[in-house]
Amino acid sequence: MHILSNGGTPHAQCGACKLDGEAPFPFTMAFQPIVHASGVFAHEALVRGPAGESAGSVLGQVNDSNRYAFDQACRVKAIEMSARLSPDAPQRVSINFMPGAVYRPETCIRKTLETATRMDVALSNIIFEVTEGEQVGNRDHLVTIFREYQKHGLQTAIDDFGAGYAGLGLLAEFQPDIVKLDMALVRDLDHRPASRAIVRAVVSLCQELGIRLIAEGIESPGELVALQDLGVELFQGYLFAKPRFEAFADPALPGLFRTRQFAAYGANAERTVPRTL
Ligand SMILES: [Ca+2]
Repeated sequence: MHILSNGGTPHAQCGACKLDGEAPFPFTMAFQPIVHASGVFAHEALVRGPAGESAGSVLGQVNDSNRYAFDQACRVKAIEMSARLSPDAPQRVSINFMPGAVYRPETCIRKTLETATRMDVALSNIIFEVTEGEQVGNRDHLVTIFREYQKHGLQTAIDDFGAGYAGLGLLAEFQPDIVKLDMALVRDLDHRPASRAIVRAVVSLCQELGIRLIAEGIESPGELVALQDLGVELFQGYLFAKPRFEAFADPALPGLFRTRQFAAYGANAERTVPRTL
């Protein structure tokens, strides 16, 4: 989706922030957990149709005239739903946002702040993630948005890191709180020495810059073992839990993380990853 097709800063639409978070069409959220060895780190809010239709079917309805309202409604819904799903034990919620739907960061954030206050959600428990590819052509605009969000104590994340060519340039200019490693680098990591070399470098880079690294799209125990061996501590993927419609998924955890002791690479890698997991 080319959400910056409008150039990123179309002031003509400013004033849309007077909208009260009303969705331009019906949609809801599924949630997928991001986990560490001892529990859940956060839940990513993923758009779905009202009857569980795919994210694609929802995003396909977004156009230039409703992009702002949709982006605002996503934030409101993600914060409201996650607060209601865990009233007694606040959980971090990660929200995908569209930089092209943000005109003036300082005003476009108001509805988010107001919703967080109303739902009694700490701003530090809200993560805003954006795909690195979505800022191509307007990096300054994204950096301005991110800086504004950090000023309020919101967490910032670059999604799908490594999928495009813009990620390193963006990192040089702005260091978010979190980087999410693209799933293409995770896939079959235990069988791909070149991917491991790249992930190792990203782990080191993030450590030096004080950035948390999340690996996404993990589907096999071998991928998890390889990631743990490279020093990755936060994970997301079908191996732990699929997105759950309008609910927080309960991730499968303990047995999987014990695979670490079997980690080995090279010619015998396949034999050392337990088949039973
Ligand atoms: Ca995402």
